[in-house]
Amino acid sequence: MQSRRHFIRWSALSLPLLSFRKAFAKRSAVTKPIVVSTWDSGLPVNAVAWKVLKQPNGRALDAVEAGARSIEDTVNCCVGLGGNPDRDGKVTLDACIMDDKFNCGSVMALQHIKHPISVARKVMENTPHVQLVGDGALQFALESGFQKEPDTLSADAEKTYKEWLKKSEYKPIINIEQQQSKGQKTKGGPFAPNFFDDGTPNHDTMGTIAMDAAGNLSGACTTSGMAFKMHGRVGDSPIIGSGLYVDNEVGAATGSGQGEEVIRVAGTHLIVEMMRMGKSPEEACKIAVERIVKINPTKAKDFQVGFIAINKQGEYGAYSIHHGFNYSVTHTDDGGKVFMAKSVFPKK
Ligand code: SD4
Repeated sequence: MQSRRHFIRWSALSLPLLSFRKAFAKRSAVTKPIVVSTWDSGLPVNAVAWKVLKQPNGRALDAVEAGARSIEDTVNCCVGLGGNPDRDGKVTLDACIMDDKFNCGSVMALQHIKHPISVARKVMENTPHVQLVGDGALQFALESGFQKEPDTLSADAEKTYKEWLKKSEYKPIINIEQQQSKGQKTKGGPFAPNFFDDGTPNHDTMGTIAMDAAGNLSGACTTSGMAFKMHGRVGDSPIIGSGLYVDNEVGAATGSGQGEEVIRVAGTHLIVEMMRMGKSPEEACKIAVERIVKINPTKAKDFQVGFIAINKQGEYGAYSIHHGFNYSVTHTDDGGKVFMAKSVFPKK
């Protein structure tokens, strides 16, 4: 009797202890803080975000915004005002941001503003809306204190645009490695084989997702959109659930590539839902990519889409249609690493 009571008392005491141990073991396995960005050009973006994440109480939301701003600042780059124009020669920018509480903000077809990601954050924080577009977005930005920048193309964009004007062919191709011209010089990092003939990268989007030390997720996505698009065209990047999605209970996803195809499957929302059902980040990205390919396998041979995702354990993964989509991961002080995503169509 004595020993039975003893056993019951011990079991009652040890059960919570065991579950505490189990929870603790699980918690200690979480990789955080962590930041993941599209492309190898995401490495310096991650470095900026990492500085925020390393601070005591550094928030993922501030980290992804700071990262996005840093690439929007670069001159002659594929994101921000230095990016390629639309077919009328105008640079129109799209961006969105999402925090750990389903708050989100977005601007679309915004001209003259250097930091569309910060305007998107202001839409999120200072308006009852989620999306502002075109002139309305510009008006809001100016009212919020952003400076109006002149309507000039960066030197690289001007060169690329003039070259494009020679044929004016509306055939968007983003980052398909086998279409790289032979003998082109690569610049930009260990996996940067994808360039226009003049050497500028043929992708224009920076998606960044992060988890901070408190375990909260956020994401940002900023782009000049597809080069030489129709004026007014908006892709996936500023659309919540397409170019970016965050659910703090599950994970976050973003991507790059042919926006129209991503919108069709609500790509990043699909990925987060797949992770909710237990798929790893890579498996979830693969499912979204395969769904896009399944819709039109022949057409998919001609365009690229790549997704990245992280979950609440700090696990990360990616998948793309074509070989050539790479991504940057930073979760220590080592400067981060670039990985090549697996793809449906292998390297040729
Ligand atoms: C868009 N998704 O506007 C963007 C383009 C992109 O690298 O990702 N380019 O459709």
